[in-house]
Amino acid sequence: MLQNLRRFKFDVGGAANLLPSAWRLFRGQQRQAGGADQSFLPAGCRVYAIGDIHGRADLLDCLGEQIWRDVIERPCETVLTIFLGDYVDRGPDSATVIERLASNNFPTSFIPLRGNHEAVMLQFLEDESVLDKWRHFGGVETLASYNVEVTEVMRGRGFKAAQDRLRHNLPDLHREFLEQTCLSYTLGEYFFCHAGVRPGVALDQQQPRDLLWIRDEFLGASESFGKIIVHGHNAVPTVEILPNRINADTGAYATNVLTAVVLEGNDSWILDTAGGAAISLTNG
Ligand SMILES: [Mn+2]
Repeated sequence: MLQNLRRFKFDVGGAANLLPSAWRLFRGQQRQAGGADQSFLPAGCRVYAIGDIHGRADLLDCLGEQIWRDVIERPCETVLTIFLGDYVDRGPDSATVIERLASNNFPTSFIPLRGNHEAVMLQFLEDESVLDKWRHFGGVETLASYNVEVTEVMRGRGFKAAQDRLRHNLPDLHREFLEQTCLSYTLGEYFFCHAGVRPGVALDQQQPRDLLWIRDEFLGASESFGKIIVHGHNAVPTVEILPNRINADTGAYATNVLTAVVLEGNDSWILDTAGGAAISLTNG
């Protein structure tokens, strides 16, 4: 009897862990894509778009587990995760983040996009002088995560030695992963990229520099870009879901909040690592 009760309790606990109350689930605005029976994504397809991770392997693990539970709780025919780039720098565990992704250690299939931080890391492997700027926006933490001695680097010296060490310590699998990241991905009525797009330029004509780095010209644009741009790169307190773009970068390395914007049909909602109180979406 007691054993049954315990088992029952355990089962309830197990089931409760699979319910949305365990994390923050918020339904965003519904959109209409042209006709009433048109959808922003193909039927039976769900996308988890994950914002900037920046060396927070702990949050990546946490969000991955939430996505795994979400897929069990709400099965969907085709599930795809799109990482919006900036896996490295600033946070403490860049090497672990790259290891997870490079070894496909994630509960869904995924597309890894390139962020400007990966672009700079790849540049540094070819040109040590890049470290003079990279060390000022998170590169030191990435080097340290690959067991590169950074004392001299922090003094603005020893760039060649650091490059040699990173080349030596960076597993081939990691380098291949970084090199294979892509600049953009299109699915249905969504266009995914790291930073954004240049207004007035067709999506298939966008330049790598803009896809990786653009900020104000894109963020300030209110016109349609042809598709809804799903991006990161610009940390905001809460996910922005606007008519022409969706920003999934919630500044994880500093806020502890790593976010996945979930897209299915014409709906969008949010999974994140914050727990606790619900958030409101920014519309308009
Ligand atoms: Mn970025």
